[in-house]
Amino acid sequence: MNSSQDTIYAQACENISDFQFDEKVAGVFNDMIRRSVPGYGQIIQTLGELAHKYVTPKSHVYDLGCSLGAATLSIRRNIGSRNCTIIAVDNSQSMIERCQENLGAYVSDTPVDLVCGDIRDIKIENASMVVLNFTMQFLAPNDRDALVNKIYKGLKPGGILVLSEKLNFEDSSIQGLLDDLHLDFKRANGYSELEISQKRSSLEHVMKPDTLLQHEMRLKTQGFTHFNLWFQCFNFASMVAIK
Ligand code: GEK
Repeated sequence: MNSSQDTIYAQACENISDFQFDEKVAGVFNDMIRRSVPGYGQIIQTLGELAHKYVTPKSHVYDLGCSLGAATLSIRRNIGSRNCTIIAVDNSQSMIERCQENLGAYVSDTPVDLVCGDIRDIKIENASMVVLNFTMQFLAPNDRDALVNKIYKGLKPGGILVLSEKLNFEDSSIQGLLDDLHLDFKRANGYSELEISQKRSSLEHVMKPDTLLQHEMRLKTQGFTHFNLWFQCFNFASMVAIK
């Protein structure tokens, strides 16, 4: 996958505008997410393993907020020929164009419907797996219940939702500790203090993490009976919910 180095926040800016998934971000996204999200590579690999276990023949798989298609590629590699369709959705035109190129670089029997659109507007049906890999945190908090409700209804019995998110913590000492560990992770990956603080400002109004309990309550309220965290590194986590 194309991987130019992320230097977007390397120079001091007078006014930091809200973060957008525009052409500049899409061009460096692979590097940005791997250097910013601890455990990202492991999560992508495990999505493939979960797909191998949960995707049933003739069903749909949804990758909501697919960006450059890393999750879709991992899932597609692992499901073999099951007469399935993967529906990969993102509302950034720049991401979708690059995602199309990435998908085209590999041969597969599994078709991918690449949709440039809002995940709040798409229909979910006949799904054996739905992936929200670090996407829900960018949705307005008031829209999250309805999205989970739509996913629950569109999943087949036994189907799986994989929800990866940055987390918030009620306990301020734990919040401080895990934030610090995450900052150290970014420093170790070569981000400067300026880059870290400018990126943080740009995300302030755009990314709104929930606590683990808020996720659990939402998923259970919308109908999921089986829920657990399967991965956590610092303040980043991935959860599973099964219908
Ligand atoms: C990965 N899942 O590499 N509708 C559609 N797309 C949206 C919406 C929306 N309402 N809001 C945000 N997005 C990917 C990584 S990135 C996570 C996901 C991050 C899209 C947005 O355009 C972006 O591509 C993606 O969700 C979030 O596994 O950057 O931390």
